[in-house]
Amino acid sequence: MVLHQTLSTQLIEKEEHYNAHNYHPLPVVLEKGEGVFVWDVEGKKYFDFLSGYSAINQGHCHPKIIDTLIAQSQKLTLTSRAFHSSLLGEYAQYITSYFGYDKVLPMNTGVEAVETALKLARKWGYINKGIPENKACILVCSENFHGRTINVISFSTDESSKKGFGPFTPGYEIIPYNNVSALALALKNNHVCAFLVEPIQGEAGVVVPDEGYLKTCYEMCKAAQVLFIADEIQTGLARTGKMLACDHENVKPDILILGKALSGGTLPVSAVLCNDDIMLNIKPGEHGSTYGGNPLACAVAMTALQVLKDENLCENAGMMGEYFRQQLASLQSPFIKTIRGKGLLNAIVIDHPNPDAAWNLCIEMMHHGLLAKPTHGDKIRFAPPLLISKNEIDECVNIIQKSLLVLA
Ligand code: IF1
Repeated sequence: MVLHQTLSTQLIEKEEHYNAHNYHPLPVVLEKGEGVFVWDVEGKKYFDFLSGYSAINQGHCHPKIIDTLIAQSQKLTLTSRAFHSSLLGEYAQYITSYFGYDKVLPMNTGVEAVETALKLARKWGYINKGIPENKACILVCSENFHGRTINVISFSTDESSKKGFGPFTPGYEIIPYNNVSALALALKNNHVCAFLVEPIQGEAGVVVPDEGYLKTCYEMCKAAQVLFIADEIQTGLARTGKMLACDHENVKPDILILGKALSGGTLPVSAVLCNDDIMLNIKPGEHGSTYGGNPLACAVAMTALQVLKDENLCENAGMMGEYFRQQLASLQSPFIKTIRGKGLLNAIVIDHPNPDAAWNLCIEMMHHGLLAKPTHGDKIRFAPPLLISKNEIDECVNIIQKSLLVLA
């Protein structure tokens, strides 16, 4: 008998019945978004403090991005790369000059761009560095997150991402994150072609490395003739208060990986940027994707990037992030062990005897109108869209403060 079943519970049941169980979402069913807000099917309004894992930097359904999406989708959406499109050259010029690289290779999801960067690095290793065939080694960091393909999980250190999915791809060496001496040691192997790193580790719980880490790593890689690859899928595009998180240390990665907010949350658009000495090693037939660089994606990505600049989202993310962490700290909650982050990529670590405390806090915040998701049991990510205002931050800190009472 289903008497008081809400629309939300019905939809959740349907999803659980027919959809794979590869996630454990909060019990909220969203149907509308605008700016920093989302609404559920019952019409309740929430602050979105996840932003589609940083895909919604520009805010939900940004009018300029949606206008571009509509206009281009009525004109031409896909040509495949068997033919040229009128937008690919324009987009490639736009994004390469935006970030200062010779070339771009367009893909769709983040992990595809990561795979692309790894392929580019290996080719470069064989052709430019003279590594013997099939001996190339790529250095990665412990607690990394770069996506879900079998190759990429091959170098994950997270058991639940890997267990039951072997055998795994060889050619990777895992070194501790934020540890320059470990890198120095690993770089002694002259079969190393690249070092792949997240400027801030997102999935690990927004782990910010020591100041100077990226710069030192970059210089060490340079000295060892090793490519420095930055996965800025989550940290890039104004999220941390600069266009790229690497910009905080004036590091220009040899290979730059972008995704997520490159389309402002409208469709999967990712990209790999590097200079000709690396990019031109890949020849026709050696790599590609049906949807990669499609005209719809090209048009949307240009607008999404333009919005970041037009609306000063770097600056706002930097200022609001600073203010948000200050306000959180002033709550002086005994249950918040750590507050960390950069710009609007933040996390708190909960210290509480109840192992479900972080989840319970998220449920309570949801009731008060703020959506955030716990990760690794005790961490909660706070990453709102970058256009959030100071008053809205105040409102959100109030919600967090009220919700913390549930842990008392
Ligand atoms: C999931 C995290 C965020 C990424 C970096 C590549 C990818 C991601 C640095 C792959 C994706 C996502 C995917 C999402 C959870 C999420 C995430 F918790 F895992 F770390 F954002 F916080 N590099 N991150 O963060 O991009 O192929 O998914 O487009 O549910 O797996 P993708």
